[in-house]
Amino acid sequence: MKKAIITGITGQDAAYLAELLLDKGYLVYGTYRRTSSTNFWRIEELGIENHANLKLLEYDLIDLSSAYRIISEVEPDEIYNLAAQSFVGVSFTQPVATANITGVGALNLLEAIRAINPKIKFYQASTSEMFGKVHEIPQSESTPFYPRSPYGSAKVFAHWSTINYRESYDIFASSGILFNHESPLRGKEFVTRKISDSVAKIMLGKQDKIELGNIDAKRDWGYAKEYVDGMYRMLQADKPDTFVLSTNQTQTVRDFVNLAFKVIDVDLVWKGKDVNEVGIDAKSGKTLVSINPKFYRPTEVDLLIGDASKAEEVLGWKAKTSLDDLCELMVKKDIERNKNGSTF
Ligand code: NDP
Ligand code: GDR
Repeated sequence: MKKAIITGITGQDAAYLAELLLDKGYLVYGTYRRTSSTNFWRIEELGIENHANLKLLEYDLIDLSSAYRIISEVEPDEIYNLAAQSFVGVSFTQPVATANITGVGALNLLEAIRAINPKIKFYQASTSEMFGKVHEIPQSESTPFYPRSPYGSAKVFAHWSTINYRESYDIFASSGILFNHESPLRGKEFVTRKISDSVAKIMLGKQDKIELGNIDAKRDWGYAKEYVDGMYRMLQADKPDTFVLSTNQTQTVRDFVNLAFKVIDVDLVWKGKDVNEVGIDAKSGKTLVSINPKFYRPTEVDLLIGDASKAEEVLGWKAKTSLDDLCELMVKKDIERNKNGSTF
């Protein structure tokens, strides 16, 4: 039986990846960090929290000694490093913590693999945020990096550390440069889930409107459940490498808002400019969306669109779900949750 460690089991991607690896017959060790109230709602929602082959391990990415401990104890075949301080906005207010967790955290694992067993395969969760200020459209594995946040810089460090350990020590260490991927399991601080949850609450009369920041930012959004399959495929490939996973389409935050309101049969009309712009219900004339500059970032990533043709060629991976379908899935799930009084 193959054994895998997935870091960050309380997060979106790790929950879906755990489900996938359990289906494939793996013994999965999901790591979580100690907090006063650890929350396993995602694996509970997937119904895998009591799976006989899912073990939970306490682990903090910044603790090198813990990396040695878990790797020695578990003796895994594969490690998927999905844990991170992953919210770009927070990385501006907690830059050093982000550098330690998101950047050095990956190096801790690589160093422990090198020392304990260089045969362990390693996956690093890299990101389109590394491209930042974009000079090439679309962005591929060969596009230069220009990170625009402490999060993006930390991920560049982790990405290059992964390649460095691959080349220096012959470790099967692969890096997936994943563009935004969303799902009903997305955290509510991220814009798509903030919108789907707010639209559900507005429909049910629990909220008046949504306040957003930069609604002109363009993102290449896919479905998280499909992206974790790409991670798995990277570690089954003939050799370690770097791969972009994306849908090869881009849409604005405003487009996503329009799609989400369409799911509840509301058409929005946009009026005003910049911070004074509002989204109004075409029928009732009620303001449902407004801009709050507190959600602006000191520097923004304006346009992301990925070229995932290498992943298709080498791994046979391709994104399938359209943004319309994904948005509908998210809004409908949030309507159901809000009706049931769920706070997740
Ligand atoms: P989430 O934010 O949902 O999950 C992050 C996980 O990391 C959580 O389990 C969190 O634990 C854990 N974590 C945070 N700090 C630490 C720490 N110090 N020690 C141990 N664990 C920690 O992220 P996603 O599932 O969305 O993303 C997975 C990975 O992929 C991340 O590395 C992210 O940066 C990267 N990525 C994500 C993309 C996306 O669009 N989703 C795109 C590209 C890359 P807790 O619950 O306790 O906070
Ligand atoms: P991102 O995701 O920064 O791309 O990082 P997020 O959903 O936070 O922002 C996307 C875009 O929406 C704009 N925006 C807002 N964002 C949030 N969170 N809240 C708002 O109210 C709001 N209004 C507008 C943002 O400015 C941005 O342009 C995600 C994370 O999952 C990272 O970990 C991952 O690496 C990248 O995707 C790829």
